[in-house]
Amino acid sequence: PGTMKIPPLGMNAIGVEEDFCRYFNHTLGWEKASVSSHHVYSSCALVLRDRLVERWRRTQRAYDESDCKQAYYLSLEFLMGRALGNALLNLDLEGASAEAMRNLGLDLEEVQELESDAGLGNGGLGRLAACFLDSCATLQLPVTGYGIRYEYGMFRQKLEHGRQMEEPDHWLRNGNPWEIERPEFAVNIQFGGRSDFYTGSDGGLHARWVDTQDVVAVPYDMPIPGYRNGTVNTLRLWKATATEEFNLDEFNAGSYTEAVAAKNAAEHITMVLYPNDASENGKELRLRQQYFLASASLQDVLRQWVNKNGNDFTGFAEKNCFQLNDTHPTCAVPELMRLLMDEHGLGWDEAWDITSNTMAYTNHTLLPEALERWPVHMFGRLLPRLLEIIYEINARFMEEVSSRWPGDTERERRMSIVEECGVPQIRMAYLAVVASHSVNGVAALHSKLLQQHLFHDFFELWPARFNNKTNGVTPRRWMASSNPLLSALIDQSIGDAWRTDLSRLTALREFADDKKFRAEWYKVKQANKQKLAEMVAKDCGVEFDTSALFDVQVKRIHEYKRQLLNVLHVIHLYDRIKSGDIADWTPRCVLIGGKAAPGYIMAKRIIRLVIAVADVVNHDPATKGLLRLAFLPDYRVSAMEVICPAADLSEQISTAGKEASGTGNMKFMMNGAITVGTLDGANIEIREEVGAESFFLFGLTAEQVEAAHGHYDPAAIVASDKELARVMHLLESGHFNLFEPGLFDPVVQAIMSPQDPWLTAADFRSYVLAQQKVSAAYRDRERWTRMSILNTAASGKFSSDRTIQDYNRDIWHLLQVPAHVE
Ligand code: DL6
Repeated sequence: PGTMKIPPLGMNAIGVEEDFCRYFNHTLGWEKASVSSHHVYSSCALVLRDRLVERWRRTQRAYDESDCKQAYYLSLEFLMGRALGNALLNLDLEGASAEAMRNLGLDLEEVQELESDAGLGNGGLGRLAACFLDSCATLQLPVTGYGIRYEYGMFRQKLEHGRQMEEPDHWLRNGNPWEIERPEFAVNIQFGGRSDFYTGSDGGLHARWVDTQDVVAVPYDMPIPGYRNGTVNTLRLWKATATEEFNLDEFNAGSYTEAVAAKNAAEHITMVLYPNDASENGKELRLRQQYFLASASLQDVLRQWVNKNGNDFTGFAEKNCFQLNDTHPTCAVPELMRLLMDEHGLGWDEAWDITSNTMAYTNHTLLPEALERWPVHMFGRLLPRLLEIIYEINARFMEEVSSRWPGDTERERRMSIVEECGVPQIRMAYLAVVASHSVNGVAALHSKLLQQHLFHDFFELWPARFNNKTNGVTPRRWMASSNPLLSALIDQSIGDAWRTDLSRLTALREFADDKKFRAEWYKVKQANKQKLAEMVAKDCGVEFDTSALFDVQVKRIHEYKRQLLNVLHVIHLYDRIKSGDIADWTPRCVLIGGKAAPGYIMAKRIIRLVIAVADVVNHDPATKGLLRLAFLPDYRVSAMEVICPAADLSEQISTAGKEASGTGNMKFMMNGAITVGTLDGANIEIREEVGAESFFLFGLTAEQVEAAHGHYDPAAIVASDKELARVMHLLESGHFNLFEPGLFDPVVQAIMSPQDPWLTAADFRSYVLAQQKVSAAYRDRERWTRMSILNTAASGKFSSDRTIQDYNRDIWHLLQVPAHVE
């Protein structure tokens, strides 16, 4: 059949209103629109989805016809947040849709609040993937995201008696209007079984993977719109279902219930996101998820290749590139080898050439506890054919090492993909490095430390393989959409081109000295603070006064991020108030938010501490008008959209050398917050861009942290610092836990331990001094506002558009392909 001629959909209020009514009345069968109904939201989403689908088809056709090189971003996490506001912005339909809703007696902002966050990620790594997709579409690069359609995303955090409780996040309960199921592209995924070796018609020895238990991977596509450019890329998320054969076998054997149970077992694979961001999971189900994603995505790409080129894989590596988002999708390495050799008949060398020329690996952490290792016995039971291939990769790699360093068996042991001491394990990071043509860290310091420590041996062997790609965030979601007031002010002063070229913000510098502009800038910040204050009042029951400094730390709760240091500072401020030391006081409202991994006892204890300290501080009449502390429950993408436009001070206080990059730091900077931070991750680059005068620096450097190892004496530090001693005394004496004696003993012990890897006590004094400078600076609003403008003006580097251009220039080499216009 020929291509159908379809008239374009209306891009004005009338078109939106008509389509909305059709969906609401005819498709969903409702009559009276009340703003609290999710059907209103669904209808609105469907109206926008139609308009995205138009552009989606044209984009995919343009990619197809140009036969361009494509890149695939493989990630176990895509922390997308809400899609409606993003679609409105990128389609330039905000005004028309608001008008259409008004005509129907509805409020578009309230409708947007009905959408659940797509919380398919833990934090930075998953949100980075989401920002990257936005930038690829905006830059019109042919990049597809491949991930998992978890039935349950990141848990919802509730607080009960000051403790974190986890509740399942059934984000799909009311359906997902953005996705399109594509059962026609379902693929089979094998687990278990064994390898069967046979002599092929070519006389060579071949393998096939047999006696397996299979599940089916069904793709669901989500549209990823570029910013007002007609491009819509794809995020393809896989859901696991049972195979029909599997059910039938059981059914024929008379075990109907077992057949249904088997279906459930298959669906378990994509049931829930693992909620640990910085420790390996070690669970078989997690390995199943990883292989499931890798195999389904590769089969999908190979199917498209074979459709066009048959079984001839010459040129495959020139047309395809896989970016591995951390080691989680590294099963893609042996799986691509298996598919090419066992399913498509290629020899080892040819398959290896293709694999190593298409795979690129991004590392996101140096923390040893986050580095993935899989026990060989588990790997072999679940993926026996892949284990054979990994052994072969390792054997050939070990030969390369021994020919470069003959007789250096110690080095061979260090570099082996298979760790042999104790229970043998597969080191996934090493497998990723060996098989990739590019290995990158996510900020300059992090990439340097990777080369000097974790991957030092590999760096010596292949120096050209290593590079840095400093992270970035999308200015569309993190400024244009979440901070409309500031965006409008910037548009008025320097035009609107900054939305797709963030370096243009440098033009704001000259406005920093303009008193009238500063007044307007300050007014915007105050309005945003009012909105946040309302959220804090509602969700925390704490009153924030917008004339106070808004001091914010929101991120996952982890000892290395040092929320504890922040709390010690609050206790110190409280202690000063109680001692009457309040001359020249700068009132502060401190907001802390973030989720702790459910099994991370110390992180949960730190949340308990924040809440306990908040209780005492906020209820003490002496602190009125001077100090407030609140813990915001259920920190998530949509909460950050309210928080980051409102922050005055951005807390980026990790122990130096531990935070790979950070991306919250960039969102805050763009929105004019000033950073108090250590020389860690991308903080270093933020400070370089904005200048030392507009950044509050404190703490040990990464080298000093390294050197402190074995020589750390927190007891001596406390003994020599009266104010810290008073803080520790308040903690130890039970001042914050009168009815639960001993509650914070583990916290005190952690701070006082000479083995404390996070060196909290070591950085206390310089943190307090930096915070005193913050307070003094905030008392001079003109000076503060100037610094705030300069931070936004210098934030251009931290657009994910720049990051993606770097990936593309150095690794992917894709051409820009504009969507067809009809
Ligand atoms: O690269 C994105 C993001 C960085 O900004 C954070 O600094 C880093 O911690 C995070 N890494 C992870 C992986 N595991 N850990 N930890 O989430 O990646």
